[in-house]
Amino acid sequence: MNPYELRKDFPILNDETLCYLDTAASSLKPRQVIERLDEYYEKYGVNVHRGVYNLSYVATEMYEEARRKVSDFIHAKFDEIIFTRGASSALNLVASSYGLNHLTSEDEIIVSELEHHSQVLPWQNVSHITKAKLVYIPLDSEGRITVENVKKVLSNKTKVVAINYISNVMGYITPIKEIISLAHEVGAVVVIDAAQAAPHKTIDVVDLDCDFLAFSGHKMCGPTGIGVLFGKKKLLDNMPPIEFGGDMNDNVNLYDASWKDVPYKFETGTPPISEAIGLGAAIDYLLSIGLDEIGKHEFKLKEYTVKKLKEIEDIIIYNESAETGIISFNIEGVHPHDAVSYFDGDNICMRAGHHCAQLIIKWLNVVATLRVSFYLYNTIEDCDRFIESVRNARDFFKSVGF
Ligand code: C6P
Repeated sequence: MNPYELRKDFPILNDETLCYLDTAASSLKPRQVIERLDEYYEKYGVNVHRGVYNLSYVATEMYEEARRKVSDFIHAKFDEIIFTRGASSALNLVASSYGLNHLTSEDEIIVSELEHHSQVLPWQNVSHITKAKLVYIPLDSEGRITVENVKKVLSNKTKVVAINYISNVMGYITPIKEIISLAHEVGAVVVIDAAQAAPHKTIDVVDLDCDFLAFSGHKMCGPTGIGVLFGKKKLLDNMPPIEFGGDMNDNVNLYDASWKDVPYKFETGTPPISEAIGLGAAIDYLLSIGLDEIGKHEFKLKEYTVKKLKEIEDIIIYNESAETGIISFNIEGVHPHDAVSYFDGDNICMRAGHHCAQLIIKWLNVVATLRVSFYLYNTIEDCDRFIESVRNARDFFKSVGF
């Protein structure tokens, strides 16, 4: 994998002064994806599943071809892939459809403090409505979800385990395969938030045996406005739609209606057509490089950067042992938003705040963190520029008495 060659695929990186370290929020987009979007709009940009004319057939074929690419990408079946607006809507769909219709006050839902809000808040809502109890996995001393700690909270009451594959704040890889197997022993279904995993790591839903898995297109070189929910067919078949309208229905009568089969009963209205096609292009692009190669590259950059950061005074790193390309840290005594504005002055883009995961920020007992997240287009030179900027920021803020 040659990041210097790959950078040429990203028009935004024509600005050589740009140092983009915020892929966990959204990745940059390569020309190959942008061109596939242009092609849709320029050559066959019409609706799908509706028109009885050639252009609409072409659009439908391309849209469904994208579903095929996504299903192959995670080793699912074609009709187990539902297109959504993003990981958040995919996770909400599971909670609203499966959760609200299968859980009662006798049941328990297991989550963790390491979750993004889009995995924890939908289940809080299910808990409020159904009175099912929300149970938190105790995190270990580093803030990880461990198999041992999951065992402590799993019981015959557990009906849902909703956890992340990779944390967007700590970058830890959760041992989901073992957890899924344990959850199945007590009859629970497992919902995996793979928003930070799908862009960086091969996912095989058959091997994992997960029941539901969600991710977003825009974090993996694809367009915004498109996400994926994978669900096992037998579960999806028994879940009601949560949105009603055009194209999801079969027969409509005055007082009732019937629904199409999955996945279509969950895809109401005109779907995100160009976005799905663009996601297909993103998958082609990532597979042509190799996901595991990408993951290894990011990890190397993270290891290099952590080593250098540790040489700077007043730097606190919260996730030194992460197996991925995410670093969460602070400069002692400096508010992360002040620091990130300083970095912006050097044209370095990164995120500061609670990263839509307030529970882990509270667990860390800080107000916010700075976060660096690497991807296939980042280089050692990016790391060096960033480290230099951190050193200067630290010296500047100390000199003005922070
Ligand atoms: N995290 C971040 O900066 P959406 O916004 O629907 O595409 O993805 C939501 C989501 C779900 N789970 C995890 C683990 C995530 O990291 C995210 C998005 C971004 O960390 C934006 S808050």
